[in-house]
Amino acid sequence: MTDEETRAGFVALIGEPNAGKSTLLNRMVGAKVSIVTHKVQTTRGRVRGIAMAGASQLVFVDTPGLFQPKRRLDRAMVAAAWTGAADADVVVLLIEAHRGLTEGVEAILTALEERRGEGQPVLLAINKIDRVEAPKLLALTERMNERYAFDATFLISAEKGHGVEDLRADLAARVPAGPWLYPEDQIADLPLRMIAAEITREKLTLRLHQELPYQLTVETEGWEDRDDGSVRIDQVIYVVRDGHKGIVLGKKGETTKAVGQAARAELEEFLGHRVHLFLQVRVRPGWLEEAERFDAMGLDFKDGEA
Ligand SMILES: Nc1nc2c(ncn2[C@@H]2O[C@H](COP(=O)(O)OP(=O)(O)O)[C@@H](O)[C@H]2O)c(=O)[nH]1
Ligand SMILES: [Mg+2]
Repeated sequence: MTDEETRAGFVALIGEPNAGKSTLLNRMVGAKVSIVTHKVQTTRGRVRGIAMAGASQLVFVDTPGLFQPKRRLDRAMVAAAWTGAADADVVVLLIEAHRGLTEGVEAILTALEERRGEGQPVLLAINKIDRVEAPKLLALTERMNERYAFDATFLISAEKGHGVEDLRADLAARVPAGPWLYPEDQIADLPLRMIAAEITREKLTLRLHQELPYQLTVETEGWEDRDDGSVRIDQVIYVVRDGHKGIVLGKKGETTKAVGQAARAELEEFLGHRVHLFLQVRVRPGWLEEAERFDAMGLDFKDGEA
């Protein structure tokens, strides 16, 4: 295939937290490259997943949700999301069918009016259509298009897969002609260490209650490929208080053990070989204000300034 026949471009997925951006990215890629939980603000940095659609290569940029940020970390997350949108060839705004045009969506549209690049297509994807009746979808489609000049609207269920192929085909035609940006078989451009840390953070987020997941971060400190084909991965879970350490460890360390087992199983599937995973919990009261921690998440520390 020559460069004249191929197309490639960046597609930014934006929307409120929990809209289903990471779920859509994973479905497009056909593998789990971005972590998904039912809790808001699961995605922190920008995650790139690569999908092929015929002769087009689509580089999806999953972004942290757009919301009213309060903490430094939150501000850096929102900034990362807007940067992802600004750099993209096509922007896809995801909204939830059952929630409709919320205040949060309204705020995103207002910001988008200012930030939209010259000639940059913006598509609307109404997600979670499995949760509502058809007539409601029609009304919401009309209402959204009255509010904003979308280039196209898609009704999808990222989880069930409805409408996703239509969206993929449309994106494939919209990205500019040109050579592919990544090897054909690459599915993500996040370093393996970061993917490994994210998998553990997902298991922690699913297991821990309330606010705790928002106050911890996971980093891969060691990665050693062994002669027998297995890999030893050492990770640190940073928490802000002694009390949190106790909760993360659980009684006799059973919580960390369960998290480690779940993460290891997923890592083995992802990497295709045996994994020895070692988790350590470290109390670091100030990690939410440390530039190094932001770097590890792929976020810009300065973007978090108030
Ligand atoms: N019912 C339904 N749930 C969905 C759909 N897509 C995503 N979800 C769920 O919505 C929640 C948030 O999804 P996620 O992809 O993490 O959202 P993000 O914050 O926008 O990245 C998860 O619990 C998903 O399983 C869908 O099409 N239908
Ligand atoms: Mg997400």
